[in-house]
Amino acid sequence: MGFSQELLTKHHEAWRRMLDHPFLKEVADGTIPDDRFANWLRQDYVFVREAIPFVSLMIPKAPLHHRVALAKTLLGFQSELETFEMMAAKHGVDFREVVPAPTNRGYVDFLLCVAALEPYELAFTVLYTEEKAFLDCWLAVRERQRGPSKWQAFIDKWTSDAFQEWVGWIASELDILAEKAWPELRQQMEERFVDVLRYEYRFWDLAYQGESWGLAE
Ligand code: MP5
Repeated sequence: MGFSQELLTKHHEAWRRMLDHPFLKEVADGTIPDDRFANWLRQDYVFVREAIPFVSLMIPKAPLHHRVALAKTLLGFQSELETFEMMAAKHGVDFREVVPAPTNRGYVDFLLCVAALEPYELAFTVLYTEEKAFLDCWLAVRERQRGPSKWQAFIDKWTSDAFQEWVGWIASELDILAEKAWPELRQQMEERFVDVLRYEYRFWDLAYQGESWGLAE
């Protein structure tokens, strides 16, 4: 079993808990209130925007054969932002003045710290985990769906064949990196996996519950 699968097997209960988040269930059965979905849309737009410097910081540390693949994802982020903009315009969501919620702020700062300060193997584990989490979460939505959703563009984006292929590539490259890693580094890779899993769970929660700094903003 490769390292990517080993992580999922070892932490399958927490992973399952993430997939069972009520936010995802409400998206799947079409009962999600618009303002609740808008919370997610507004915050995730900021997240994707900040994913650009995260991946950019990884490129100088990356093995040569990863560099072009990572650079291509930067273009992918651009098209993702356009999907957010198109969906926001279509459904009347305004995200011009979004203050990143505490969880989002913590998450994007964490991404940037790992990419800037830690070994490439750890940043790549973070990339794997956040992409795999998204793939599995939106696949869980698609599996539970009984009819088309008004938010279908997002479901389709993160369950597409192209996205599945991309996550498959990251998983196999992570397996190779982990095979070459010494035990302490592998341990840290697992810790980063758990960090991301926690943030991913909290991110659905921030959309579901609403989250603010508690100050007039
Ligand atoms: C992703 C995302 C997927 N958009 N938002 C969160 C909170 N986690 C993961 O990343 P990408 O870069 O949009 O595929």
